[in-house]
Amino acid sequence: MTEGLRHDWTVAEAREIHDTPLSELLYLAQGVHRRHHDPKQVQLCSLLSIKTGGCPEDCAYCPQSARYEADVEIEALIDVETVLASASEARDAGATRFCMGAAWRDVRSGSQFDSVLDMVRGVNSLGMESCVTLGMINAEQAGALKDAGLTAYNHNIDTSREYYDKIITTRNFDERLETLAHVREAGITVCCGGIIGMGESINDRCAMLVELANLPRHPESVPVNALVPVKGTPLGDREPVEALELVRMVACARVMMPASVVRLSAGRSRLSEEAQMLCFMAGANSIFFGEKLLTTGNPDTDADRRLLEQAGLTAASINAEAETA
Ligand code: SAM
Ligand code: DTB
Ligand code: SF4
Repeated sequence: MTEGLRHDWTVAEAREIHDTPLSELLYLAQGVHRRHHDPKQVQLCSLLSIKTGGCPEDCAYCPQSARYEADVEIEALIDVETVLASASEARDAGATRFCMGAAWRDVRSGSQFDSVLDMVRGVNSLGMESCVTLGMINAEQAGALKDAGLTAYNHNIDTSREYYDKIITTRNFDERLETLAHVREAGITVCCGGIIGMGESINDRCAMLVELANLPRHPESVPVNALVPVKGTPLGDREPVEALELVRMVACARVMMPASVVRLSAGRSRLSEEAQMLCFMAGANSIFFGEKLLTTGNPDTDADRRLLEQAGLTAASINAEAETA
Protein backbone atom coordinates (compact mmCIF):
# COMPACT_ATOMS: atom_id res chain seq x y z
CA MET A 1 0.00 0.00 0.00
CA THR A 2 3.02 2.29 0.24
CA GLU A 3 3.82 2.03 -3.44
CA GLY A 4 3.57 5.31 -5.33
CA LEU A 5 3.95 7.45 -2.23
CA ARG A 6 6.23 10.43 -2.76
CA HIS A 7 8.65 12.00 -0.31
CA ASP A 8 10.18 14.63 -2.57
CA TRP A 9 7.46 17.27 -2.73
CA THR A 10 8.34 20.91 -3.29
CA VAL A 11 6.44 23.90 -1.95
CA ALA A 12 5.83 25.05 -5.54
CA GLU A 13 4.15 21.74 -6.38
CA ALA A 14 2.06 21.84 -3.22
CA ARG A 15 1.07 25.41 -4.03
CA GLU A 16 0.02 24.43 -7.52
CA ILE A 17 -2.24 21.73 -6.11
CA HIS A 18 -3.57 24.10 -3.46
CA ASP A 19 -4.48 26.79 -5.99
CA THR A 20 -6.19 24.44 -8.47
CA PRO A 21 -9.79 25.54 -9.19
CA LEU A 22 -11.81 23.98 -6.40
CA SER A 23 -13.91 21.56 -8.41
CA GLU A 24 -10.77 20.29 -10.18
CA LEU A 25 -9.00 19.96 -6.85
CA LEU A 26 -11.89 17.99 -5.40
CA TYR A 27 -11.87 15.73 -8.46
CA LEU A 28 -8.14 15.12 -8.08
CA ALA A 29 -8.39 14.46 -4.33
CA GLN A 30 -11.39 12.18 -4.81
CA GLY A 31 -9.48 10.04 -7.28
CA VAL A 32 -6.56 9.65 -4.91
CA HIS A 33 -8.88 8.99 -1.99
CA ARG A 34 -10.77 6.24 -3.78
CA ARG A 35 -7.59 4.48 -4.87
CA HIS A 36 -6.39 4.22 -1.27
CA HIS A 37 -9.45 4.17 0.98
CA ASP A 38 -13.05 3.14 1.20
CA PRO A 39 -14.76 6.51 0.59
CA LYS A 40 -17.83 5.46 2.59
CA GLN A 41 -15.93 5.10 5.85
CA VAL A 42 -15.00 7.64 8.49
CA GLN A 43 -12.89 6.88 11.57
CA LEU A 44 -14.39 8.16 14.83
CA CYS A 45 -11.86 9.21 17.47
CA SER A 46 -12.73 10.41 20.91
CA LEU A 47 -10.55 12.92 22.75
CA LEU A 48 -10.00 13.44 26.47
CA SER A 49 -7.80 15.90 28.32
CA ILE A 50 -6.08 13.86 31.02
CA LYS A 51 -4.06 16.79 32.40
CA THR A 52 -5.38 20.25 31.75
CA GLY A 53 -3.84 23.74 31.71
CA GLY A 54 -0.84 25.20 33.49
CA CYS A 55 1.51 24.33 30.62
CA PRO A 56 4.89 26.12 30.61
CA GLU A 57 5.03 26.41 26.79
CA ASP A 58 3.93 29.58 24.98
CA CYS A 59 2.03 28.18 21.96
CA ALA A 60 0.07 31.26 20.87
CA TYR A 61 -3.06 29.31 19.98
CA CYS A 62 -3.33 27.32 23.16
CA PRO A 63 -5.74 27.99 26.01
CA GLN A 64 -3.72 25.61 28.20
CA SER A 65 -0.57 27.72 28.33
CA ALA A 66 0.07 29.09 31.84
CA ARG A 67 1.30 32.31 30.21
CA TYR A 68 -2.13 33.45 29.03
CA GLU A 69 -5.46 34.20 30.64
CA ALA A 70 -7.81 31.78 28.95
CA ASP A 71 -10.72 30.61 31.03
CA VAL A 72 -9.52 27.04 31.54
CA GLU A 73 -9.68 25.16 34.79
CA ILE A 74 -6.33 23.65 35.69
CA GLU A 75 -6.55 19.96 36.49
CA ALA A 76 -3.79 17.56 37.56
CA LEU A 77 -3.46 14.17 35.89
CA ILE A 78 -6.79 12.40 36.32
CA ASP A 79 -6.92 8.84 37.56
CA VAL A 80 -6.87 5.76 35.40
CA GLU A 81 -10.41 4.64 36.34
CA THR A 82 -11.92 7.98 35.30
CA VAL A 83 -10.11 7.79 31.97
CA LEU A 84 -11.25 4.24 31.32
CA ALA A 85 -14.85 5.08 32.23
CA SER A 86 -14.72 7.85 29.65
CA ALA A 87 -13.11 5.56 27.05
CA SER A 88 -15.74 2.93 27.56
CA GLU A 89 -18.49 5.53 27.17
CA ALA A 90 -16.84 6.73 23.95
CA ARG A 91 -16.64 3.15 22.67
CA ASP A 92 -20.32 2.60 23.41
CA ALA A 93 -21.12 5.78 21.50
CA GLY A 94 -19.24 4.41 18.48
CA ALA A 95 -15.65 5.65 18.73
CA THR A 96 -12.89 3.22 17.80
CA ARG A 97 -9.89 5.29 18.84
CA PHE A 98 -9.39 7.00 22.17
CA CYS A 99 -6.94 9.91 22.29
CA MET A 100 -5.59 11.27 25.56
CA GLY A 101 -3.96 14.70 25.74
CA ALA A 102 -1.77 16.15 28.47
CA ALA A 103 -0.72 19.81 28.77
CA TRP A 104 2.93 18.92 29.27
CA ARG A 105 6.00 20.36 27.57
CA ASP A 106 7.65 16.96 27.82
CA VAL A 107 7.28 13.73 29.72
CA ARG A 108 9.02 13.06 33.03
CA SER A 109 9.48 9.37 33.70
CA GLY A 110 7.91 8.42 37.03
CA SER A 111 4.55 7.68 38.56
CA GLN A 112 2.55 10.01 36.30
CA PHE A 113 4.03 8.47 33.16
CA ASP A 114 3.38 5.02 34.66
CA SER A 115 -0.28 5.99 35.06
CA VAL A 116 -0.41 7.02 31.40
CA LEU A 117 1.00 3.58 30.49
CA ASP A 118 -1.83 2.02 32.54
CA MET A 119 -4.34 4.18 30.65
CA VAL A 120 -2.93 2.94 27.35
CA ARG A 121 -3.18 -0.69 28.47
CA GLY A 122 -6.72 -0.08 29.72
CA VAL A 123 -7.88 1.54 26.48
CA ASN A 124 -6.43 -1.34 24.47
CA SER A 125 -8.18 -3.87 26.67
CA LEU A 126 -11.47 -2.16 25.77
CA GLY A 127 -10.74 -3.12 22.18
CA MET A 128 -10.03 0.45 21.09
CA GLU A 129 -7.01 1.96 19.43
CA SER A 130 -5.06 4.14 21.83
CA CYS A 131 -3.42 7.49 21.13
CA VAL A 132 -1.65 9.92 23.44
CA THR A 133 -0.26 13.40 23.03
CA LEU A 134 2.07 14.26 25.88
CA GLY A 135 4.57 16.73 24.41
CA MET A 136 8.18 15.77 23.77
CA ILE A 137 9.32 12.23 24.56
CA ASN A 138 12.68 10.49 24.38
CA ALA A 139 13.51 7.11 22.81
CA GLU A 140 13.13 5.22 26.07
CA GLN A 141 9.69 6.67 26.78
CA ALA A 142 8.61 5.88 23.23
CA GLY A 143 9.73 2.29 23.83
CA ALA A 144 7.71 2.11 27.06
CA LEU A 145 4.61 3.41 25.28
CA LYS A 146 5.11 0.85 22.53
CA ASP A 147 5.47 -1.94 25.13
CA ALA A 148 2.20 -0.78 26.73
CA GLY A 149 0.56 -1.29 23.32
CA LEU A 150 0.12 2.33 22.20
CA THR A 151 -1.32 2.56 18.67
CA ALA A 152 -0.46 6.17 17.83
CA TYR A 153 1.39 9.18 19.19
CA ASN A 154 0.08 12.63 18.27
CA HIS A 155 2.66 15.36 17.97
CA ASN A 156 1.84 18.19 15.58
CA ILE A 157 4.33 20.35 13.71
CA ASP A 158 1.51 22.92 13.71
CA THR A 159 2.84 25.21 10.95
CA SER A 160 5.77 25.73 8.59
CA ARG A 161 9.35 25.77 9.83
CA GLU A 162 9.54 29.45 8.76
CA TYR A 163 6.43 30.53 10.69
CA TYR A 164 7.07 28.37 13.75
CA ASP A 165 8.74 31.02 15.92
CA LYS A 166 5.84 33.42 15.35
CA ILE A 167 3.67 30.91 17.19
CA ILE A 168 5.95 29.16 19.67
CA THR A 169 9.25 30.37 21.13
CA THR A 170 9.78 27.89 23.97
CA ARG A 171 10.76 25.00 21.70
CA ASN A 172 11.89 24.71 18.10
CA PHE A 173 10.82 22.87 15.02
CA ASP A 174 13.70 20.38 15.13
CA GLU A 175 12.74 19.31 18.65
CA ARG A 176 9.33 18.47 17.25
CA LEU A 177 10.93 16.33 14.55
CA GLU A 178 13.13 14.55 17.11
CA THR A 179 10.11 13.34 19.08
CA LEU A 180 8.50 12.20 15.85
CA ALA A 181 11.64 10.19 15.05
CA HIS A 182 11.54 8.52 18.49
CA VAL A 183 7.90 7.58 17.92
CA ARG A 184 8.69 6.19 14.48
CA GLU A 185 11.71 4.23 15.68
CA ALA A 186 9.71 2.67 18.49
CA GLY A 187 7.22 1.32 15.93
CA ILE A 188 4.27 3.43 17.09
CA THR A 189 2.18 4.97 14.30
CA VAL A 190 2.63 8.71 13.87
CA CYS A 191 -0.22 11.21 14.09
CA CYS A 192 1.06 14.58 12.98
CA GLY A 193 -0.56 17.62 11.42
CA GLY A 194 -1.12 21.27 12.06
CA ILE A 195 -3.37 24.27 12.36
CA ILE A 196 -4.51 26.82 9.79
CA GLY A 197 -5.83 30.28 10.54
CA MET A 198 -2.98 31.56 12.71
CA GLY A 199 -1.96 34.36 10.34
CA GLU A 200 0.32 32.14 8.26
CA SER A 201 0.53 32.54 4.49
CA ILE A 202 -0.76 29.99 1.99
CA ASN A 203 2.88 29.14 1.27
CA ASP A 204 3.35 28.38 4.99
CA ARG A 205 0.43 25.96 4.80
CA CYS A 206 1.94 24.30 1.73
CA ALA A 207 5.38 24.19 3.37
CA MET A 208 3.85 22.49 6.40
CA LEU A 209 2.34 19.79 4.19
CA VAL A 210 5.64 19.37 2.35
CA GLU A 211 7.38 18.90 5.69
CA LEU A 212 4.91 16.14 6.62
CA ALA A 213 4.91 14.44 3.23
CA ASN A 214 8.70 14.47 3.01
CA LEU A 215 9.23 12.69 6.32
CA PRO A 216 10.89 9.28 5.77
CA ARG A 217 7.38 7.79 6.14
CA HIS A 218 4.12 9.69 5.90
CA PRO A 219 2.34 10.05 9.24
CA GLU A 220 -0.39 7.39 9.37
CA SER A 221 -2.78 10.12 10.49
CA VAL A 222 -2.74 13.79 9.64
CA PRO A 223 -4.97 16.03 11.74
CA VAL A 224 -5.96 19.24 9.97
CA ASN A 225 -7.08 21.75 12.60
CA ALA A 226 -8.69 25.13 12.01
CA LEU A 227 -7.69 27.51 14.78
CA VAL A 228 -10.29 27.72 17.53
CA PRO A 229 -9.67 31.30 18.67
CA VAL A 230 -9.84 31.29 22.46
CA LYS A 231 -10.18 34.57 24.41
CA GLY A 232 -7.13 35.29 26.53
CA THR A 233 -4.68 33.67 24.08
CA PRO A 234 -2.62 35.83 21.68
CA LEU A 235 -4.66 34.47 18.77
CA GLY A 236 -8.00 34.87 20.54
CA ASP A 237 -9.19 37.69 18.27
CA ARG A 238 -8.37 36.04 14.95
CA GLU A 239 -11.15 35.63 12.44
CA PRO A 240 -11.94 31.94 11.94
CA VAL A 241 -10.74 30.56 8.59
CA GLU A 242 -13.14 30.28 5.69
CA ALA A 243 -14.53 26.77 5.33
CA LEU A 244 -13.28 26.50 1.76
CA GLU A 245 -9.71 27.16 2.91
CA LEU A 246 -10.03 24.12 5.13
CA VAL A 247 -11.42 22.11 2.20
CA ARG A 248 -8.37 23.05 0.11
CA MET A 249 -6.02 22.09 2.93
CA VAL A 250 -7.69 18.70 3.38
CA ALA A 251 -7.56 18.06 -0.36
CA CYS A 252 -3.84 18.91 -0.55
CA ALA A 253 -3.07 16.65 2.40
CA ARG A 254 -5.02 13.86 0.70
CA VAL A 255 -3.19 14.26 -2.63
CA MET A 256 0.26 14.51 -1.05
CA MET A 257 -0.22 11.71 1.52
CA PRO A 258 -2.59 9.34 -0.26
CA ALA A 259 -2.52 6.43 2.19
CA SER A 260 -2.77 8.48 5.39
CA VAL A 261 -5.92 9.01 7.37
CA VAL A 262 -6.72 12.74 7.17
CA ARG A 263 -8.58 13.94 10.24
CA LEU A 264 -10.91 16.93 10.11
CA SER A 265 -10.02 18.08 13.62
CA ALA A 266 -10.50 21.29 15.63
CA GLY A 267 -12.81 23.94 14.20
CA ARG A 268 -15.54 21.58 13.05
CA SER A 269 -18.20 23.16 15.32
CA ARG A 270 -18.28 26.23 13.12
CA LEU A 271 -18.71 24.29 9.88
CA SER A 272 -22.05 23.68 8.22
CA GLU A 273 -22.97 20.12 7.30
CA GLU A 274 -22.33 21.05 3.68
CA ALA A 275 -18.85 22.32 4.44
CA GLN A 276 -18.05 19.14 6.37
CA MET A 277 -19.33 17.10 3.45
CA LEU A 278 -16.97 18.98 1.14
CA CYS A 279 -14.12 18.09 3.51
CA PHE A 280 -15.12 14.41 3.28
CA MET A 281 -15.23 14.71 -0.49
CA ALA A 282 -11.78 16.30 -0.35
CA GLY A 283 -10.49 13.18 1.38
CA ALA A 284 -11.04 13.66 5.11
CA ASN A 285 -11.77 10.24 6.58
CA SER A 286 -11.60 10.77 10.32
CA ILE A 287 -13.18 13.14 12.84
CA PHE A 288 -13.12 13.77 16.56
CA PHE A 289 -16.37 12.38 17.85
CA GLY A 290 -17.71 13.53 21.21
CA GLU A 291 -18.84 16.83 22.63
CA LYS A 292 -15.47 18.13 23.72
CA LEU A 293 -12.02 18.37 22.19
CA LEU A 294 -9.51 19.09 24.97
CA THR A 295 -10.90 22.31 26.43
CA THR A 296 -13.17 23.58 23.63
CA GLY A 297 -16.37 22.30 22.08
CA ASN A 298 -16.99 19.85 19.24
CA PRO A 299 -20.30 19.03 17.52
CA ASP A 300 -22.59 16.90 19.68
CA THR A 301 -22.76 13.21 18.95
CA ASP A 302 -26.38 13.32 17.77
CA ALA A 303 -25.52 15.98 15.20
CA ASP A 304 -22.58 13.88 14.00
CA ARG A 305 -24.67 10.72 13.77
CA ARG A 306 -27.20 12.64 11.70
CA LEU A 307 -24.48 14.04 9.48
CA LEU A 308 -22.99 10.59 8.82
CA GLU A 309 -26.40 9.12 8.19
CA GLN A 310 -27.43 11.87 5.78
CA ALA A 311 -24.13 11.52 3.96
CA GLY A 312 -24.39 7.73 3.86
CA LEU A 313 -21.06 7.39 5.64
CA THR A 314 -20.32 4.65 8.14
CA ALA A 315 -17.98 4.49 11.10
CA ALA A 316 -14.79 2.67 10.15
CA SER A 317 -13.99 -0.42 12.14
CA ILE A 318 -10.75 -0.68 14.01
CA ASN A 319 -7.43 -1.01 12.19
CA ALA A 320 -8.51 0.57 8.94
CA GLU A 321 -6.21 -0.64 6.22
CA ALA A 322 -4.35 2.66 5.84
CA GLU A 323 -3.53 2.89 9.54
CA THR A 324 -1.49 -0.25 9.35
CA ALA A 325 0.06 0.46 5.95
N1 SAM B 1 1.07 19.49 25.00
C1 SAM B 1 1.16 18.58 23.94
C2 SAM B 1 1.73 19.19 22.69
O1 SAM B 1 1.61 20.39 22.51
O2 SAM B 1 2.26 18.45 21.88
C3 SAM B 1 -0.16 17.90 23.61
C4 SAM B 1 -1.46 18.68 23.68
S1 SAM B 1 -1.64 20.01 22.50
C5 SAM B 1 -3.07 20.84 23.13
C6 SAM B 1 -2.16 19.17 21.02
C7 SAM B 1 -2.44 20.00 19.78
O3 SAM B 1 -3.70 20.65 19.90
C8 SAM B 1 -1.50 21.12 19.43
O4 SAM B 1 -0.33 20.69 18.82
C9 SAM B 1 -2.34 21.93 18.45
O5 SAM B 1 -2.13 21.48 17.14
C10 SAM B 1 -3.78 21.62 18.88
N2 SAM B 1 -4.45 22.81 19.41
C11 SAM B 1 -4.30 23.36 20.62
N3 SAM B 1 -5.06 24.46 20.77
C12 SAM B 1 -5.71 24.64 19.61
C13 SAM B 1 -6.63 25.61 19.13
N4 SAM B 1 -7.02 26.65 19.89
N5 SAM B 1 -7.12 25.47 17.88
C14 SAM B 1 -6.72 24.43 17.11
N6 SAM B 1 -5.85 23.49 17.50
C15 SAM B 1 -5.34 23.59 18.74
C1 DTB C 1 -5.08 17.56 17.16
O1 DTB C 1 -4.44 17.75 16.09
N1 DTB C 1 -6.12 18.26 17.53
C2 DTB C 1 -6.59 17.83 18.84
C3 DTB C 1 -5.68 16.62 19.12
N2 DTB C 1 -4.77 16.64 18.04
C4 DTB C 1 -4.98 16.52 20.42
C5 DTB C 1 -6.60 18.93 19.84
C6 DTB C 1 -7.46 20.10 19.44
C7 DTB C 1 -7.50 21.05 20.57
C8 DTB C 1 -8.41 22.23 20.31
C9 DTB C 1 -8.41 23.20 21.43
C10 DTB C 1 -8.90 22.64 22.73
O2 DTB C 1 -9.97 22.00 22.77
O3 DTB C 1 -8.26 22.90 23.76
FE1 SF4 D 1 1.31 23.24 26.19
FE2 SF4 D 1 0.67 21.62 24.17
FE3 SF4 D 1 -0.79 23.85 24.70
FE4 SF4 D 1 1.65 24.13 23.71
S1 SF4 D 1 -0.10 23.11 22.69
S2 SF4 D 1 0.79 25.29 25.44
S3 SF4 D 1 2.71 22.41 24.67
S4 SF4 D 1 -0.57 22.07 25.99
